[in-house]
Amino acid sequence: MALSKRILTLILTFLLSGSLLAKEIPLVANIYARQHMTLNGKWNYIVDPLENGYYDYRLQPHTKGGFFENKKPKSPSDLVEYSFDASPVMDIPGDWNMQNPQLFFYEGTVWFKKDFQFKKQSGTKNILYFGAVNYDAKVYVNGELVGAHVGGYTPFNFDITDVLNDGENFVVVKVDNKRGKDFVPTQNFDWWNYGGITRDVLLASVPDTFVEDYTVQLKKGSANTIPGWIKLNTATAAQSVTVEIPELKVKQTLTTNAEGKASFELTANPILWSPENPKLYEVVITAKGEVIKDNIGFRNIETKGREILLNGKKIFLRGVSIHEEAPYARGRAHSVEDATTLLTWAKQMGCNYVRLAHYPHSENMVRQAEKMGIMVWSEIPVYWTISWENEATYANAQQQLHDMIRRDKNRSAVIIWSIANETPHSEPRDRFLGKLATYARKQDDTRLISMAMEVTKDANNLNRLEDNMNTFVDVISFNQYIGWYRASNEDARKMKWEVPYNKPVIISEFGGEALQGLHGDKTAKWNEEYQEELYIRNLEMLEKIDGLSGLSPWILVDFRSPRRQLPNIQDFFNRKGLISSWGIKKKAFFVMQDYYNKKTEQYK
Ligand code: GCB
Repeated sequence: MALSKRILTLILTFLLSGSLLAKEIPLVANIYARQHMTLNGKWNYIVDPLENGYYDYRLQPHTKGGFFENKKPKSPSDLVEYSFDASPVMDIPGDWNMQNPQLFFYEGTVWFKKDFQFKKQSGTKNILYFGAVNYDAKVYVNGELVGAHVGGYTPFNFDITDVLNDGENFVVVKVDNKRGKDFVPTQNFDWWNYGGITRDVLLASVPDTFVEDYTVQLKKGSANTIPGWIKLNTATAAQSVTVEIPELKVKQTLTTNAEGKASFELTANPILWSPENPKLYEVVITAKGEVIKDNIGFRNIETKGREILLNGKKIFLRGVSIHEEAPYARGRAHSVEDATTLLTWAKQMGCNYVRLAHYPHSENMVRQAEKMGIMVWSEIPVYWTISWENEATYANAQQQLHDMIRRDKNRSAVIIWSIANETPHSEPRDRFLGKLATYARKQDDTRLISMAMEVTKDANNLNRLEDNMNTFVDVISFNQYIGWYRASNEDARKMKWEVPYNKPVIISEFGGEALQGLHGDKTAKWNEEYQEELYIRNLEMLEKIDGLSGLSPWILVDFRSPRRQLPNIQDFFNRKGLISSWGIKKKAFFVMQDYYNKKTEQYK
């Protein structure tokens, strides 16, 4: 009896653990270019702090009677203690913190439900896609679990063909944003833990055999060879697929191999993508019953000694760090409009580059940056004190890295994959990050790899960078806060820097806080004048670093963080923005603008 109960529990665990569910399928490339309907809009929601809709009164997961059933009483004598239909609605995509004042600080479970009509078609597969759900998602269609996902900033999808009805359907998502020591990010981080379904939800229809993924990028070191591959979702051999770039007048018809994959190498002379001319070409991939169009740029990014070269030319990364916060303090950003506003501000400052901190931002952001001619550093949330020795934590980090690269590998704007931020040195950390860096390079050897490191201070105002990870990265990047957390603005003049590696250097963060509109003495913290002085002194100091190839000051806009508690100044905002949370530029913004204008001239 005891044994059969254990077996039953094992089967149940198996069924409930998302990664083992057959409906979870590899991420479908460029889902927006497939035939789809949107499931964005109003979703009913139920706040469930005790996870009552998931566990029974013995704290065992419900097999029957959970909220995922979306039950409705059939007669007045039926007992059903919840009702999605009678519950309030919120906008999806959107975080719950900004849509219900009672949920501002809430971290826990919220259930969401959406009804939709669907007309089934034979010979097609139906893919339910989520751009991102923070943090832990369990997804049910018509009462059946179709899969689960952890990690708040990467997309995932399920093949829901056999649970869809012809006619009325509903999807229920259990979202849990509780923080955890072994999660990625860990318990402690300096941004708002916005909960919810924070990016687009789509239902796409593709042929039974469809193009699951493809890559089309310029060959490293070449200006006219465009290699790539197209991969079907099944190991279907001898299927004909084509790749075409009409404007370049190149087209190849290929035949898939036994793995359902076809590789190609096109020869063409594209105008190379650059911030000055962000040229994108329409690329058309055709397979049986499918035409997929993408806009792709071609460029080369590499390093030589202490220089970064874009298309063979030395560049300076005139950057700024950005959190995925909607302008004007509207919560988690997700739309093209949000991306355009943020990136326009960066451009006004003179940027040709942004550091998208500290997790993969929405696809809208990356695609918009690409259109606007802005290079991108893209990062996974391996931040501060990760559980370095926990294998599940590593697997989670690697999965997020995998999914970030898989989604954006055809985006020429992305030039750097970052694997971590400000991680404390130790042997387990080196092993963890070493493995991650090696994995990143195996996934994509055309881009640069980096991570935001920290400096070690030495006697006599010497700041020395020492990090065992130096051999794994292409670019040495580090955060430093002279004038804010350490030393005074005046002290910046005395600082000496030593980066003993023959690689380009990026200062991935520097800065200090100021409340926009607060004016006064330049030696008093929180004034705009203090922040302005900090930027002046820091720029003078950083200019002296050998191999300095870019900057991404912290940060473009003030952002919400529960760590920032000073009343009347911070009020739960990190005020290091060069622009206030209400969209007004601070004095330091113009210091950066002047500096970048000079850099533009210098690197013409
Ligand atoms: C850092 C972190 C960043 C913080 C920032 C700060 O070094 O990388 O996430 O928000 O400092 O303001 O302290």
